[in-house]
Amino acid sequence: MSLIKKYGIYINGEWKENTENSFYSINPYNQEKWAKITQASESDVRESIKVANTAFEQWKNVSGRKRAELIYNFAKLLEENIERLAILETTDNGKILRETRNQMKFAARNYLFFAGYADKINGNTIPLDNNSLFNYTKRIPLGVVALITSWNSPISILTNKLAPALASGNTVIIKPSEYASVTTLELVKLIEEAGFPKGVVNVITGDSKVGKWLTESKGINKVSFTGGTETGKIIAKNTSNTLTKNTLELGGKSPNIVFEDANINAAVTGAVAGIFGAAGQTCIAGSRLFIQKTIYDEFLQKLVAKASKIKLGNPLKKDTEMGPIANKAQYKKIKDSIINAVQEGLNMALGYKDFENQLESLEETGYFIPPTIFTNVENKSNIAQNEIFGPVLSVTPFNNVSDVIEMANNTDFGLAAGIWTNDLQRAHNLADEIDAGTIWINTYRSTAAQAPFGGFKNSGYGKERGKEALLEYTKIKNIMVNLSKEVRDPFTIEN
Ligand code: TXE
Repeated sequence: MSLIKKYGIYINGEWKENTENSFYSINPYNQEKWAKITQASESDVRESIKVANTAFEQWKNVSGRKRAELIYNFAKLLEENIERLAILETTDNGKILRETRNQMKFAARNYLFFAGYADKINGNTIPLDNNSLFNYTKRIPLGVVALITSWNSPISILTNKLAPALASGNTVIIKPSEYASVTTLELVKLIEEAGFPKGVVNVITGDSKVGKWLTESKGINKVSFTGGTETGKIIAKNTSNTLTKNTLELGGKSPNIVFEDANINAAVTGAVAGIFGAAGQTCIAGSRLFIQKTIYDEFLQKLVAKASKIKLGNPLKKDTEMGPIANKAQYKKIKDSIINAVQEGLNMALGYKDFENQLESLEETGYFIPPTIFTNVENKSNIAQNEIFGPVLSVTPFNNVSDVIEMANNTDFGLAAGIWTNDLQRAHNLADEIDAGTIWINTYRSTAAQAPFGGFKNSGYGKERGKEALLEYTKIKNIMVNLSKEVRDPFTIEN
């Protein structure tokens, strides 16, 4: 009997497997095919849109209190399944278990946060010039929302979208990445167990074609997407015909800036965690490290010493600090970026120069790339400008504040930035000057359910998490009532 797990698509509370048209999920640690996923067809996509629209007609009338209860039930089930889901996610994308476990905990926390909002979504009463006109607004759900996610943090990314979408009364169609679909499919089993009505949450799996069919269709009121910048731009184009709203959470090339007065040990830890956590496969990776010249050599020495001790290995093992790259395509992309940087003559302080030979010496079989550090990198170089989405850091010295602001902002991206200093004025002034959606001061990669997240420029638009996320999944209706019995000319402006 095959040990490979098999998954169908999930529409209207029914599982539909297609054994003819399916693909495998590969464990990036041992390259084993470990799960078989259904490739949805165009008619499956159409069916999911029809079902989600039908379900919305009932779901939109369900009270906020009831929605809150269902999301709460689900959050509790998720809490009970943290370990199981974390192991599945680590098997699917190679991220170390400690991190996937934390992400599951954080996801459960986020569902609880939005459960608390589900019965507190209100409009306003707005006083007008004319007292006999009563004006109020209602904040109502959008309808059917398509949630398209990537492979690097499937549940965490999905939660940023699904929790506010459900709290505010939308129905959803989820399209996870073809590289890591399993945890999303397991998650909907918990959605069902929590008691959500059929058709409120649907999942269709498959490659980019499925995403394309979904985003080009009528009957979708919003697309919320996390993935590469180029795909984000295609989605913006493909949804323009139907004027569908988008939230786009895209790539980054975030600066992490260390001043001479910073707590050096804390900043070294922040710099290492910022780029080598999740093997650098996070949109918020602090991939450009700027160090003030006066401490450059000392800092670099400590940084390289710490990064060189990172233990690569089986992501399911307790003492592993960095797992393999999540999939072959990404592995190749990172490897090529490193080889190109070496060929361009960049100075490598840590990493593989002779990639192929040194890779063979690794005991592990997975798609491993060790922590890689390039020093004295010019900010305009390819390695500092292009998102690599891997454990590759470029380090650049700077002289003063204006110097570093210029370089930090000189990028197409605007997702996040880190500032390490003990000078309060400088920290706040710099936070104002840097053009990015998230600024961390004396910390990096910290997240909270309450804090809005989302980028500027080529990092996308729209906010996830926090109260602001609810605004993304609702629309405002204005209602004006004449309270007077008198016949009035609507065009009269009264002072
Ligand atoms: O992402 P894609 P990929 C970056 C990273 C990486 C690059 C490509 O640099 O190397 O993107 O990664 C679906 N219409 N990030 O190929 O292609 C696709 O099926 C609708 C940054 O994995 O953007 C998947 O479900 N959907 C990032 C999802 O979009 C489409 C996270 C993401 O796939 C589609 C991951 C289309 N035309 C990668 N084409 C971040 N911001 O964190 C693809 N998809």
